[in-house]
Amino acid sequence: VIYLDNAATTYPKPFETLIEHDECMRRYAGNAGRGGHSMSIRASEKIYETRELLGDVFNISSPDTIAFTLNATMSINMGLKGVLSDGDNVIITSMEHNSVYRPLVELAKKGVTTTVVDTDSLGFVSPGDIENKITEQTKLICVTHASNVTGAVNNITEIGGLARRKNVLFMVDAAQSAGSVDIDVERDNIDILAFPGHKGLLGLQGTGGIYVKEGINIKTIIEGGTGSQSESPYQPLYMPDRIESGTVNLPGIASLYGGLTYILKRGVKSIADHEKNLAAILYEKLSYNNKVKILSPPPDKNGAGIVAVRLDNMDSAKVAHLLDKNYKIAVRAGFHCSFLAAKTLKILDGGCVRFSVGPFNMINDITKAAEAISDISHY
Ligand code: ALA
Repeated sequence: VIYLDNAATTYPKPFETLIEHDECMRRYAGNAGRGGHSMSIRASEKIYETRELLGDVFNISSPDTIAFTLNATMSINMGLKGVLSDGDNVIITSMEHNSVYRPLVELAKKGVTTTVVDTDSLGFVSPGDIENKITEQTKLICVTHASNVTGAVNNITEIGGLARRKNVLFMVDAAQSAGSVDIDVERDNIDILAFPGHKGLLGLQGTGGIYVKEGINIKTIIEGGTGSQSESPYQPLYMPDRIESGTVNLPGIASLYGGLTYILKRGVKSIADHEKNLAAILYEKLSYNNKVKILSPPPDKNGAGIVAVRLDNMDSAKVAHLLDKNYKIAVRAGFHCSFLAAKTLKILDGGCVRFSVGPFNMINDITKAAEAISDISHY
């Protein structure tokens, strides 16, 4: 299979990911923080070391400000519901994923208002447009870093800077960028960072995390056992225990440790350059075909290794099916779990076909994908 669905989850994973998972399951898969024996202690150490590596990737100096979750969706829910209350306003973009928009539809029932700032037709938001929408009630700006549909990468450094000037919290949905686009929580003034472990960070599915800047008093959406202050009925106030209840996915976190060691060795910039380069080649090859409409930004503006297209003659689901069946090429079609993005891109009538490259794709994969689309466009 030629795997070009890395925006859904990266595949394959590097050797480091597999070996760390295997080592954990064979040797020390006890329950971290829940016992004094050597396996439990080793499990706790691995979890802490993984927080440290995440800190290295995102320039987070205090590893305890990072809590593990199951995925980016869970992290986003924790961030939004953790800081927004009745009467608060949140500003988002018109390219947000349902993992941002659906929780906000729920929060509307509790008196939270949402302002949606329109992006341009490629998915880029203008920081000035966000600034113009800030009101006295605005508590939070929440933006997707890289669109999971078009690959447009927003300027979070500028948006973070304006959030700081206006004294508004800044949350970043890094589902599509963590590990493959540079993120620095200090430079970008990020207060809350939600990220998956199984995409660009190369861990297994069922891993994710949330960074909450020191000093932000986040409300909990889940309470329970933390392995700490167990004699008390109250949830601990300190991170990560405050928002990390219940047994964590230790084997998954160990795999994430492996993925992070790979990323730190190869370098986020080198991975970003590789993915951008492949996406640029695919963009160029597809742009010669007048039956193909490309929705993604051109190579000089595209940062997330995604090329989304529509074909004149065929529904996106059919194109994806033919790619799979006749060419063994894996892509994702449809609406990519983003009602807002589909509306913004005006593709609610059938969605689009998304090619998304990863660290291990080669030029040959791109050539084959372009040839297959050329065939299919003439069916
Ligand atoms: N959000 C993921 C995607 O874009 C699953 O495919």
